[in-house]
Amino acid sequence: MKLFLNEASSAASRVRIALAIKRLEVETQSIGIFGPEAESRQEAYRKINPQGLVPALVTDDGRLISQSLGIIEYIDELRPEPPLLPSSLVERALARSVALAIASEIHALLPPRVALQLQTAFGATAGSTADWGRHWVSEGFNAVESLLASNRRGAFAITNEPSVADIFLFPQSVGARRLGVDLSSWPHIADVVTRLETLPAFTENAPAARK
Ligand SMILES: N[C@@H](CCC(=O)N[C@@H](CS)C(=O)NCC(=O)O)C(=O)O
Repeated sequence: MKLFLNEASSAASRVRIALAIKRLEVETQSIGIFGPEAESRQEAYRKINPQGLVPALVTDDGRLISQSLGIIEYIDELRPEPPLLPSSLVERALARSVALAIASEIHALLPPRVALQLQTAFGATAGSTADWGRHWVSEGFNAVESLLASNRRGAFAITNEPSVADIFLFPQSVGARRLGVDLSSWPHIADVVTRLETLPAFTENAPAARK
């Protein structure tokens, strides 16, 4: 298997965390994602992943799996232990809900291509782009906090074991703090993140600061 990633990517960090939990090592290739001429926008990478995004996983038989949740569920079924989804049906659904609340309603509004469009087409500055980021992180974390408040049944986001909910929450919390967002406004999120900070699979695979 080969994983296309960028060390600063929050979405790729999710996959790196999942691989670390499973103790799976795969070949990786870093793809530049920042700026109008980024490698992710070039024809060569679009031939690998037509969406032009990282992460992207090429399987041993040459199939391309894009989207971090799709990749993580593939890894989870390929190497079932330890599981990345809770054992009960409803908790599996809730873990996916939290993961998608982060991927679809927060992260999707923040990646480099969105910042680039805000700045080139709408005259946003670095400062107003950061305000935009803080707004969507705060709004999204309000919703995630409610999900956790209603559904948390253990030390981590959903149960007593880390699941895809935690795998999506942790990188987003790192990005939020880099934007100057204080997690103490969301007690469940802050508590889960504090617990995840004790786990090397998470801390060693957090998104790197953008160089
Ligand atoms: N929904 C996708 C998001 C992937 C994504 O947006 N990746 C970012 C890096 S975190 C990227 O490749 N950005 C390139 C760009 O924005 O131009 C997933 O979960 O994999």
